[in-house]
Amino acid sequence: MQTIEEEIQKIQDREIIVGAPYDFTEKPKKPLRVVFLLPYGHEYSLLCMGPLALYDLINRRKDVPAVAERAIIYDCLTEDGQRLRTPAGETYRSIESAAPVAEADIIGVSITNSGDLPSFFRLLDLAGIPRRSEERRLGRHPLVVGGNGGFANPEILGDYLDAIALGEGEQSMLQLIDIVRDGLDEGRPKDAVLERMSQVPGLYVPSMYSYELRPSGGISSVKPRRLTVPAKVHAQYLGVEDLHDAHWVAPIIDGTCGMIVPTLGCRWACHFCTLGVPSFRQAPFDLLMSYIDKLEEIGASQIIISSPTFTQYGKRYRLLDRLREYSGRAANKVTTIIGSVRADELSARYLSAVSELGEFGHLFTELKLSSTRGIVTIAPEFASADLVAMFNKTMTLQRVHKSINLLKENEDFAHIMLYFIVGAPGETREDRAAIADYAVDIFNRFERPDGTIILKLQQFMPKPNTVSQRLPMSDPDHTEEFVQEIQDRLRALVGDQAYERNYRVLWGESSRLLLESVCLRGDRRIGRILERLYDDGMDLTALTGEQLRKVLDAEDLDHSYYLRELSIDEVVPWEVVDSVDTAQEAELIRALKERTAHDASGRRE
Ligand code: B12
Ligand code: SF4
Repeated sequence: MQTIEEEIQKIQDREIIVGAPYDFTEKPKKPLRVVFLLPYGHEYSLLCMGPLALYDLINRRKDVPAVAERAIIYDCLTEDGQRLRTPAGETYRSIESAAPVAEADIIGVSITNSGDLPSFFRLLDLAGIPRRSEERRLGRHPLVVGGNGGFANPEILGDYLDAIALGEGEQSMLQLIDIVRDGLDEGRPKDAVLERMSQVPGLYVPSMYSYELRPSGGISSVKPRRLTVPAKVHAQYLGVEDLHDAHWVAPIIDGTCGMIVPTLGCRWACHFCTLGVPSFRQAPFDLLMSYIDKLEEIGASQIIISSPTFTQYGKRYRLLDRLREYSGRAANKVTTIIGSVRADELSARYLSAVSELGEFGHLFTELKLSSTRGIVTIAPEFASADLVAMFNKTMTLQRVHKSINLLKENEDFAHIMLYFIVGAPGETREDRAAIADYAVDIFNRFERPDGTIILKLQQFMPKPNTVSQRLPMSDPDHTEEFVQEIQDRLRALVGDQAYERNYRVLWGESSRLLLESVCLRGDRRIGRILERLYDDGMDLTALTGEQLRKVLDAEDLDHSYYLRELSIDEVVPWEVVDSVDTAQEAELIRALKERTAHDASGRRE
């Protein structure tokens, strides 16, 4: 088996820094060590643009008194229950330095989805760092800071993390580094350092707040422990001028695959979507162009365009033209992968610009399935028109039909992926049947006998800090039944042969969703439960509803408490960071209840 060092050697041999090499010679003396822990193998770690943007920022800025490193899940690590172990005798180290990760001054943990929060324990154990904030002494142990969407409810790991960066970390992370630097230089106690951090916009410091727990789950009140600590902390979304270049273009590539982020946020704001929360911003065009020039020099064979919806990028045609030129000139095949577009923003011009790229694909399919080309994604989310409108989704059936007509005329597109949400509040059997009907209707309109309709079903999850945050969610165990209903209906409508040939229904994440169901809504007790599950060696990737209910039961907690609707005046565990307009929340709750009441009395058309 190879050693970590051998594996890192191979990583270093294939990695290319897109841009000038890092130069640390003019850094302030004795810079702090910041290590970003990424819960992925090497290939996926390079897609983690958030932590990589901060890594690059810290390393490029001469005035920042720190250097940044990355530690990942190396292939040579072995599993021992839930724990990860390094090969015998080796310490867990970063790609950049042989010094143990545990000796870093600051550890940054990036978690994308709250269902993956248990990976925090794996990573800290692997590095040999005490898990709880109160067990770590400043100067002796690293300060541990979290960031990314997995911490939308930052309370779950509130006992474990010293600070959590909300929103974009470019400014808050640099301020945090300065505060740690000063704290260490002046020998300040950790508590004083954390107090200063709590005053930085966008940084939430859990230990600075006291809260009263409700016996059944959740909290009844929360308040800052000191007058100097703010009562509310808002996520930071920065202006284009304040975002570092590496926020838009991946700073390190493995020699084959580059990544660009042409837009941030979304022009729309669907009530269930976290991507609609940040303000809409567009990448500087020249920056993207010069990055693509560099990729061409390097000879990268894959380019990922990662936008919430690329059709909103104003200069998309010029960008696609540039990629087409690149692809045309390249000796070997160049594939462009477009993360996401909004179907009703499609136009004939866009479709032909994409098909002229030659090789193009879709991020999800590229990463999760064998490569399916010529695919376009449409996210109606709901088949019932009134649900589409209630959730502020603007994609009407008429608009979708218009896009299908466009797709029909372009031979290069053979597959349509339809995203639907299942298990939304008030959803009925008829609403689910309508999803199958919708898929068949799209197939018939598409008129492509060899085409495929991929139904990607996702469970409705009320994400903190969206207008949906207080809505009830269905038990992920039941979602399996909902999916089955849709599959059965589809099969019945088209017959076995056509079903196998032309349709695919994608679903299968109930363990992650079970974890997410309590992590979205829970308080710090859930963090302790996650820790216990981890310590007991339970395979959380295969967690069942029964197992979850058993562990909650042992703490006198009930799963249904987390799944229910939260009343509008209820204090949510993420109260300090909550910035949703209550009137909008109340209106959505009211509209959905009215719909359910109409259904119950059979009056709805
Ligand atoms: C690339 C990508 C991935 C990559 C890399 C993920 C990563 N960690 O960056 C991979 C393929 C690994 C991935 C996986 C998944 N993803 Co993904 N992914 C994306 C995508 C397309 C782009 C993210 C991005 O690069 N943004 C640009 C960067 C620059 O911004 P950023 O990541 O927000 O980073 C900033 C801040 O968050 C913060 N920050 C981030 N990390 C840290 C760390 C520290 C220490 C600090 C201080 C700050 C900080 O500062 C950064 C700089 O400002 C988004 C959709 C989109 N278009 O935005 C979905 C998205 C983030 N993914 C999503 C999901 C659901 C998943 C999966 C669960 C999918 C699945 N079913 O398996 C998995 C997660 C698996 C897991 N183990 O948790 C959802 C997240 C919603 C949520 N919160 O649950 C999104 C929003 C897509 C969506 N529409 O639903 N994903
Ligand atoms: S669901 Fe799509 S259109 Fe709606 S806010 Fe999210 S990214 Fe934008």
